[in-house]
Amino acid sequence: MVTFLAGGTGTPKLLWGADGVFDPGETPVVCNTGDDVEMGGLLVCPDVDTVLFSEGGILDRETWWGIGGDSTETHGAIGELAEDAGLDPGPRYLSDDAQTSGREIARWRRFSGVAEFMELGDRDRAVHVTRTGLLDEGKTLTETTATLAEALGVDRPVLPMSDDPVATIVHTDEGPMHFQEFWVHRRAEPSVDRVEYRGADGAEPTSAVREALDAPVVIGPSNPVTSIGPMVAMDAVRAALESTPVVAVSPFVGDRIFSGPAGKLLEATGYEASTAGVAEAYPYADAFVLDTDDDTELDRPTVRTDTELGSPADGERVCRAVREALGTVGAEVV
Ligand code: FO1
Ligand code: CA
Repeated sequence: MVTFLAGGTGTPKLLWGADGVFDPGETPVVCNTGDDVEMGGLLVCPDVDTVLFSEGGILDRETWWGIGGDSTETHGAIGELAEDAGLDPGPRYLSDDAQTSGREIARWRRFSGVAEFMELGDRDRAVHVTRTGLLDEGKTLTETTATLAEALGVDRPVLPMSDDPVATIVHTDEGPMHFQEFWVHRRAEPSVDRVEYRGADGAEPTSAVREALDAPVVIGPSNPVTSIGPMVAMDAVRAALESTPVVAVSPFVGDRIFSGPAGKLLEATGYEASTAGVAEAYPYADAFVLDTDDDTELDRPTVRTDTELGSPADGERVCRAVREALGTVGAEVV
């Protein structure tokens, strides 16, 4: 068994093509839930869903979120109503003074459905309705995700990092905001002071995640701050990574990033925006896979290949390098 840690783009791209190298049934993926939002009463889990949709063959591979060819009738109608009613089109947090301290944490990811600031496709929304319905019936997020995975024909175990709510809050010069507000609504423009994983202190990885982290771990080319940060903010996850072989794939080529806001967020959290910064952020990683054009010298074993990911052939090539890197740290995978 080998366990992958995934955010929303880099690692799902790596896994697209992994099946020729790693048996999917024996290759669970632990998904970040720090990006999750509740919008209009529906729980949206972008990173879990990108993995589910990718593995289920329905992902929109232009954007790497949502369902390919989806319509947006409901989203459009919500926007029209809000405009006709003269309602503020920005993200609207739901406050609830009656919440207990446990629910207080979740409040930071709760938005009104008025002026839906993320585009939820119609078929995508059906997934959120089903997920939220199952949660309301008392199922855990882990159970709910397994049910959705089965419906979508996904062979790989897809494991949310925790059943407890954690929210990535970006503290900017314009105040604190949820990661989705920073990323989708503000296009990552505000300058960042620090990043907080709200709820992580009281959150625990699930038993399925603990078990998966007994195996060698692969950290894909995900955002160290917003994808992996929320996971290792839970002490039990960090401890697990310190006691198992870990291979990380750099999301950079030297100081050039393939995509996303990782550079800005790494710098705000005290690291260089580069492969060297990623290596410093991952002290528990025992070996790295770097791009052939990346001449960073690391203090740990390194395997080089073309790390550009955009096709199953790319994923397979990088997975072969990952398997080789696992071998350099004594974690041979057959
Ligand atoms: N990203 C956008 O840039 N704009 C959107 O409107 C948007 C909607 C959306 C809806 C569902 C979903 O699962 C993901 C969505 N994303 C959207 C992607 C998401 O914001 C991030 O890319 C991930 O959270 C980062 O991993
Ligand atoms: Ca280690």
